[in-house]
Amino acid sequence: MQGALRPLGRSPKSEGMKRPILIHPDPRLKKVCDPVTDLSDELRVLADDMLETMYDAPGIGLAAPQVGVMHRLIVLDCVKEEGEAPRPTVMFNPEILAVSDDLNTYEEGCLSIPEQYADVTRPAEVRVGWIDQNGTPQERDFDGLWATCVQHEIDHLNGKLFIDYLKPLKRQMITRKMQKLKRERARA
Ligand code: K1U
Ligand code: ZN
Repeated sequence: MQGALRPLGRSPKSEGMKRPILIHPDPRLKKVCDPVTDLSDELRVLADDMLETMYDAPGIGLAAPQVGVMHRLIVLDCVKEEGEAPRPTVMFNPEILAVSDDLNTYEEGCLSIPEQYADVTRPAEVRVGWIDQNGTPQERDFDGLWATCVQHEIDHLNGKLFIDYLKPLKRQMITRKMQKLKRERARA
């Protein structure tokens, strides 16, 4: 074998280890998460693990409560183009500082609600502030899929799921499907 050895189960895009993703309904997905006050090594490892988990799923974002950790941490990488360099982004305490009047509708999915998709309308552009992995404050404007995804992930930190934007009947239908999926997975 030639070249550097990479432990099995790790993606070339991150150094972390995969964690199990909680499936809706779960009380932890309905809670408001706590701010990060100390950027500990444990939280840096969690960020790497979340990136690994997201790339493996595959997904374009992941929030800490989806892996059962109730802190305000999200990861995302919305690079879609084949051959374009990945842009793993880690945000501690992300905050939406401004939103556009323009709206955008996107058919959203969620790794905690597998194989269910629905249109959600949100501000087309958002300004977000956060603390990065080095503890440095950052501020940036997002549009397109990045804007949709960062809003979806920040919603997770506030106990909100994309199905909470849907009509009650549709939401109930999806929740029942997920209850069935969880029963089947528990039996397997
Ligand atoms: O938070 C999550 O559950 C992740 C979710 C993020 C998201 C998707 C779509 C709109 C807004 C936010 C996902 O990544 S679902 C999977 C997905 O959308 C996808 C997977 C592979 C390639 C491209 C997209
Ligand atoms: Zn989600």
